[in-house]
Amino acid sequence: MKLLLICIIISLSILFSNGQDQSLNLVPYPQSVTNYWTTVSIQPSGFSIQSNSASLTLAVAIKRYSALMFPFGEGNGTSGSTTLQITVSSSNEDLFLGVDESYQLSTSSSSSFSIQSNTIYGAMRGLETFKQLMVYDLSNNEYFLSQCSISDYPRFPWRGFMIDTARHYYPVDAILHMIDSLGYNKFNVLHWHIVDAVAWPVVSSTYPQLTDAAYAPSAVYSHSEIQQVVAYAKTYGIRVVPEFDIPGHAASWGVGYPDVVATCPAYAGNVNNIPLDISNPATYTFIENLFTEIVPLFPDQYFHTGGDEVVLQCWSDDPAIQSWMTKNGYNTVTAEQYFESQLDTILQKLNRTKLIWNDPIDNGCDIIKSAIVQVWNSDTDSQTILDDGYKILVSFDWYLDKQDPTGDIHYEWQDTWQDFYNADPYNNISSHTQNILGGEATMWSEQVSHVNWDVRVWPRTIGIGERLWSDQSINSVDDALPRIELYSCDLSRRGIASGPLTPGDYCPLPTD
Ligand code: CP6
Repeated sequence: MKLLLICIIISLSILFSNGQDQSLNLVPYPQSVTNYWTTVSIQPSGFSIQSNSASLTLAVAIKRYSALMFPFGEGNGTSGSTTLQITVSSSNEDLFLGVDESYQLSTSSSSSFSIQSNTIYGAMRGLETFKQLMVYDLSNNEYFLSQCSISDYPRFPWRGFMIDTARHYYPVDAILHMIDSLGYNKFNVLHWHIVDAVAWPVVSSTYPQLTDAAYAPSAVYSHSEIQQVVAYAKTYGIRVVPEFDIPGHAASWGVGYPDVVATCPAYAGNVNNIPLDISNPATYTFIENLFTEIVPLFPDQYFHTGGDEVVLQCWSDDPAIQSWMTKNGYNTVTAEQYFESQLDTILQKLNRTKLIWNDPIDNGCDIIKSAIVQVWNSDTDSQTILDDGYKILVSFDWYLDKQDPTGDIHYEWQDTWQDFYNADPYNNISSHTQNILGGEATMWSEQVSHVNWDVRVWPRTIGIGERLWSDQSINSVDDALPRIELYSCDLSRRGIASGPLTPGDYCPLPTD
């Protein structure tokens, strides 16, 4: 009789969820779940996490999740001693694009649970899933662990999030907090748009006057602070990819070093319009010396050099640049291409692979084929870029600074989570999907500082994290909503200001 009931419940839940079992409240939903529909009562004082790994990086993650596991204190559980045993098969901690993040998780036993993975990064993903299986029952003051077995791996290897520390300066602690929230959501790339036209917050010993364009002498990132961010991100399996946005958005370079930027009074009304002076050989020496100093701080293979929104006309308006173009037979586009190829030589010397916004390709530049192209402009034809042989990242649907990406009727920022959730990187793509490495949500910060960052980003980005991790078939807004609401609540219990999505998604905090 009990079995029959269980069968009916399972069939109904499958029927009402587009064939996908989403019966456990997990986000992003794992690739494969067997739900046993039973729970084990867990007593916090008797619970421990053990690991076969000597990794100090994993030890940080284990300590972190141990501290997160029981937000409401000791509880009333009576089951005595329980263990989560983590088994990692490789001791290699290299973190790179495509690193194995898969894991197997089992909570079917009544006292000994397991996570198995090839790398420490898979174990970290499994720890997050395990944490989500630990549910607190407020009325009984008791923790219950859902019993299931899970086999999981990401759909896309590049699940990025862009922060912009130029439009507003984020203190280092705030960046670490942002990394916490991204790591919880299984993001694995922090794209650090670190400088832009309005500000230059990176300390350089080679060119110390660059920070003349910082908001304050203290509103800068030292080398050791950058290294701290990179090391912290690694404890979440997050790679840090810096962006130095050139040749456009470069006015800040000119504050301390006026010779490296172009002069075009007609465009000077908007600071975003000023590009580098690409005609001056000293500009390339400057970039090379600067990157030689900065690149070693960021161990990742990929280095983003921007390339977006270059006001090409500014070069024609600058007499020295115009005469250089005439002499060399360049128009503004071939001049831009010359700049990009000089940049390739510099990156090659520094052993980095270029990441670039789609704009130079839209302009008709012949960009190096090894580059990854990040598509931000919704008018850009991603299929053509794929057909040209590039690998791409999709960003255009995930602009968190836009209130209403698809122009339909919403109230408040929060409702846009549905548009973000529905934006599949495969939409409008017919071939070469294997060259879609994933995507990135972007939080441009013209109207965001670390004070309101959490509430702009969460809970909307939870669904983006699911889109990038879970199977393409996990695509129903209705099915996702209850899971996302519960997870948003879970995030808020972890100190992330992730708010509600609908009336009544009651979320008591331990401090209430
Ligand atoms: N800053 C830089 C920005 C934007 C871009 N580059 C941007 C453009 C349009 C929207 C949002 C952001 N603020 N450097 C374009 C990649 Cl809607």
